[in-house]
Amino acid sequence: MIKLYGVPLSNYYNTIKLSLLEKGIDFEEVMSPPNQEADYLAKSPMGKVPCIETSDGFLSESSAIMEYLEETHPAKPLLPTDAYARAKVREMNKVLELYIELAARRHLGSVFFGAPRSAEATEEVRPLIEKGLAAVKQLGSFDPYFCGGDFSYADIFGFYTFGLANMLTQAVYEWDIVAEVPGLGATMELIGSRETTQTVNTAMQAAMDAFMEQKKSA
Ligand SMILES: N[C@@H](CCC(=O)N[C@@H](CS)C(=O)NCC(=O)O)C(=O)O
Repeated sequence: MIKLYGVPLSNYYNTIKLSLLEKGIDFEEVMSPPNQEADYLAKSPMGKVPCIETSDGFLSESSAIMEYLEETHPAKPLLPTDAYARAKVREMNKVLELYIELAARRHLGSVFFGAPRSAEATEEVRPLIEKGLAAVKQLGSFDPYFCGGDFSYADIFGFYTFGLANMLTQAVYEWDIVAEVPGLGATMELIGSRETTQTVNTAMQAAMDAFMEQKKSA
């Protein structure tokens, strides 16, 4: 059985957990925060979460994991069958990762972990996200899903990317980036209403509540 390493506070972990649930793949969760211990680095070379343990071996990097799951469990596809349409889903996810998630992530430390807010990041991140949002608008259909009529990996990755990035942009800029993309709010609601997503989100919320509680008493 596949083992999924990570923590439910992680948007990347939740992306893979939702992918596994959507595909109906049996898996076991191994609670493991990101770390630089030799034992964990042997599993996930950057020490990041998630990683999975399969009968073939360990695998890290969410996009590689998603591709692996698609190839090994094609019965419930999360990529379209047409080559161009598949590439468009991958294009969307790359844009989401590079120009929304990683850009907004520069504020993670200051918003959640008490790090000082960087003036440089505050200035640089917003224009990058503006460009990313323009690309997401251009590429997405939101009719009703990110890339058209079928639920795909773009919805899974997009849901957790915007979930985190929007918290960060609201905290730093009072800027609701979901509201910037016509149709995205309804798509987010639709994805959030799935039973699978609710399973993931229940665990995420419990972890978030515990984290906030711990922060208050620290
Ligand atoms: N490129 C990685 C990113 C994963 C990632 O950044 N995970 C975060 C948790 S959400 C992490 O492990 N952070 C700890 C670190 O960067 O050392 C992927 O696609 O899986």
